[in-house]
Amino acid sequence: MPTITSVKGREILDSRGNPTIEVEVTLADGTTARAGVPSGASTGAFEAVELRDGDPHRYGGLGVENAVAHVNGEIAEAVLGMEADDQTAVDEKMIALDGTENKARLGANAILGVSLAVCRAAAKSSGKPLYEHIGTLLSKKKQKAEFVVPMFNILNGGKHSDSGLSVQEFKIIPFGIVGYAEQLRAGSEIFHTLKKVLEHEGYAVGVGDEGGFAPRLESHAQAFEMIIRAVRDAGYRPGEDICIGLDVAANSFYDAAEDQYALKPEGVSLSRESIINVYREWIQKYFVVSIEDGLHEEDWHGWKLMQEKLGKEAVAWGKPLLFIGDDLLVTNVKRLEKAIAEHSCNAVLIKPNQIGTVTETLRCMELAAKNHMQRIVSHRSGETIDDFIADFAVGTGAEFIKTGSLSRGERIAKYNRLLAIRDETV
Ligand code: 2PG
Ligand code: MG
Repeated sequence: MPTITSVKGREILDSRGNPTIEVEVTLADGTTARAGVPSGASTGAFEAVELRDGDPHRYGGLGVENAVAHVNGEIAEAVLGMEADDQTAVDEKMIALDGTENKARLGANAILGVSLAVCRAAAKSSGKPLYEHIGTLLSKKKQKAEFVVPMFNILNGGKHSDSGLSVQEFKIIPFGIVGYAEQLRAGSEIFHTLKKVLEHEGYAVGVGDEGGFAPRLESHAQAFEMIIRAVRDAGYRPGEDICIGLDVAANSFYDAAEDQYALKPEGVSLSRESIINVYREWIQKYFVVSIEDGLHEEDWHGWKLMQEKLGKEAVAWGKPLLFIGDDLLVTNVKRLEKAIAEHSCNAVLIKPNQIGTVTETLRCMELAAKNHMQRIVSHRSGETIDDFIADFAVGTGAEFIKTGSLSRGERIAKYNRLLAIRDETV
């Protein structure tokens, strides 16, 4: 395999118009590959550090010139001459060079940009599609033949819009529809039908950060009702063709001083037990089959309790209800080990930039698979048109992918890439 001959980072903009990093890697055989790094808004406290300049005179402090300088300086120097297909060696070299627990010195954004670009360059140079190359990086060959199932976030709340809804994401999951292209079509048709439903009721149809609608509704119940109406009007059966998944992102409305969840727009303050009861009602009434970050990231005991109390509820799709740890786990093997030991959840959200290298992301996925946990590969709310995660989801045999709604180019890029992969793999 050819060696790495050049690493070049630059500051570009993400889908929110904020700075992020793009890295271009060149190999000795002339192969070049590029990768863009995403950025979250509802970030977990235990994520690897996204290095920002903090200079108020540039991009309101969000510039990434220092991280780019690390890519072009120390990191480039360290990885030049290394074999591009030895992803583990390249990633471990960068981890050691950084020397901190959470990549705070060089920046997880700097390190991930190089890690992704090296991975893509190695695939290109070997002549393999990226998803296939990623498959070779797994320590055990993936077992499953099934294609990844998308979760479409068609209504945005929380930190992703000004809709006023505490819950960040209302996702439709086309679990009863066979074939990725048909699932994508269902998502698109329901999304456009939801637009009509909202217009008909006099609500705004502008979209939030992830391309879902962001109407100012009066309650979460109303959001569910609109979505279910859209599912039916589009000709699909809620609970059979389509179920609903939530990313509650509970950190964002948890009041630590009061130990309460301040649910808006209802304007109620709920204890952990009361919010679990609210989830029970939503599961029973609205075909909810998956709850991400239903409680805040430090409430390990609560997570266990939530599973005990709700675990038997979801009968709609004939599978166990998914309790997905995102901010709880932050794609971090140590936190995942704790969750496994404590039975905190049965599914893990996978975001490469939460941990900062391809290798560590793969290790987290492998540990989850070994423990029979469902894996949902995920975008960030701030994205680029980079479609790496589509290949990553297929290459690793992930059960699900969530990459936003059926609008906004940076979301659609991933869904479209999956169509191409699907064509190549059947
Ligand atoms: C999430 C993500 C992606 P963010 O919470 O799951 O949807 O949001 O990137 O803002 O953390
Ligand atoms: Mg989340």
